[in-house]
Formats: sequence, C-alpha cells, structure tokens
Amino acid sequence: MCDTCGCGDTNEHSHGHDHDHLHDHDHSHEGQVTIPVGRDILDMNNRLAERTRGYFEARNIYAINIMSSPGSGKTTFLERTLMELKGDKNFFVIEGDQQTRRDADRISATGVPVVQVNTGSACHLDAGMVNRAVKDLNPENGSVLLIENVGNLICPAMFDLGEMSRIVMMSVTEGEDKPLKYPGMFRTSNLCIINKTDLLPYVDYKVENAVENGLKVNGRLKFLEVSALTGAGMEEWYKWLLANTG
Ligand SMILES: Nc1nc2c(ncn2[C@@H]2O[C@H](COP(=O)(O)OP(=O)(O)OP(=O)(O)O)[C@@H](O)[C@H]2O)c(=O)[nH]1
Ligand SMILES: [Mg+2]
Repeated sequence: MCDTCGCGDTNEHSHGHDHDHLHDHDHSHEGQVTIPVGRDILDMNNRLAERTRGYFEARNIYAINIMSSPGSGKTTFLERTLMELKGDKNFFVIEGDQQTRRDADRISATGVPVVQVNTGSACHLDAGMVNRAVKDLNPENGSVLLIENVGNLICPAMFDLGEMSRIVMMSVTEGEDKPLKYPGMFRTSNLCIINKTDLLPYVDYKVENAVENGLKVNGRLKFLEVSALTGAGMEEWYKWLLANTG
C-alpha cells in the first residue's frame, strides 16, 4: 500500500531501501508494524465493480473508463465526441476530479446528462464512487457511459470500475516514454488515444516511438491518433466507438 496516496499495491513497485515510503510486505520497525491492507481494499473494490458490471450488462449499457495524466485532453475529446455523435447514440457521462464541477459544466453544455464526482483526498475513481454516481445518473438501457477518471497515470489503473473498455490517452507534449514509465495503465487498457497531434511539428515526439513503447508493455494495445482541438482523426475513434458499442 502506498503510504503517500493510500492506493492499493500492485506489487509492481521496486522494494528498494526507501525509508520515506512504506510498502505492504509484513515487516516491522521498532514499535511499528505495517499491516498489508492494500490487497483487501482492491478485493472489495473488485467485488463492487463486478456488481456494477452486472448492472450494466443487464441494461445493455457500455461503460468506458478514460484515463490519462492531467491535461492530456480527456474533456476536450469528450466534448467533441458528444457534439458530433449525440444524435447517433444515447450518452451519459461521469466526471471524476479531485475538486470542482468544471468538467461536468463543460459536458453539461453539450446537453448530455453528467454527474460530477469529487474524490477529495483520493487520486482516482473507485468502484464505490462510480456505483453511487450510476444510481444518480440512471443511464438508459442501451446507452454509452463515458467515465472520465481523475488525471493521474498511476493509481486509476488499479481500480476496476465495472467498465467494459479502458482507454488511455497520451498527448504528444508528454513524451514518448510514458508507456515504459507507467506500464500499469497501458497494460490494462484496450485502446490508446494519442492526442494533440496538431502540436507534432513543435515537439520532439515521434508517434512510431510511442507506439513501439506501448506495444512493449501491451502487445494487444490499439492506437488512434487524434487532435481533439481540430477534429483530425476523430472519425477513426467514432468507428471504434460505434463498432464496440453496437
Ligand atoms: N493543441 C491542442 N490542445 C488541446 C487538445 N486537446 C485538448 N487541448 C488543450 O489541453 C488543455 C487541457 O484539456 P482538457 O480537455 O481540460 O484536459 P483533461 O485531460 O480533461 O484535464 P484534467 O481533467 O484536468 O485531467 C486545454 O487547454 C485544451 O484546450 C488538442 O488536441 N490540441
Ligand atoms: Mg478533464
């Protein structure tokens, strides 16, 4: 269990001698015992996520968990998607942020129903938050539920929300090496959206290198290149979305 953010452990972190950081293995310092609770937190989360998934399946709702580091363009991407596809599909949105209703207000302006979840001290959405938000939102049978996770490339990957697909977004200003440095998120995703391609002439980022790095951690990962700002490449994403959501 990460003592800094309180997230569950995936056994992926290195067990070096970093005394500022407690790990979940059972060892004791003088008068101090570390209890391995990280696994239990994730077990509880996974059980609740499975219940939510059952609810989605019974109502033929397709839920997508969209994750990235802060500012990659998730909300901009959703705004354009909703404006351009809301006539073809019934959409509902859950917005996750530590604070504010800013993203929910942006989504609301598209006319699509949205619930904002403020996670407070947590740096990710968990299954309990999504389960409650789904009850508030009450998405229609046969709809698509888009869940924008908290901007963070590490912790959201550990928490199943009951979704059917996971999307990781990476923008070209972040560097080609993100899949290698944050493998958990890329390993558990089905689709990688490379955003802000309009900025490619100005940054040292080669799409082919980023794709190669992504495939090193997840050989099945699919990639789409878009600019949520200009709309370039969005057609391919709409094809993916319509093909996967029936
Ligand atoms: N040039 C360019 N800018 C973009 C693009 N997509 C988003 N942006 C800009 O990037 C900034 C962050 O966009 P958001 O959509 O708020 O990003 P986000 O991932 O939702 O951010 P958080 O919710 O805070 O994690 C804004 O200034 C957007 O206008 C893009 O395709 N190209
Ligand atoms: Mg956002």
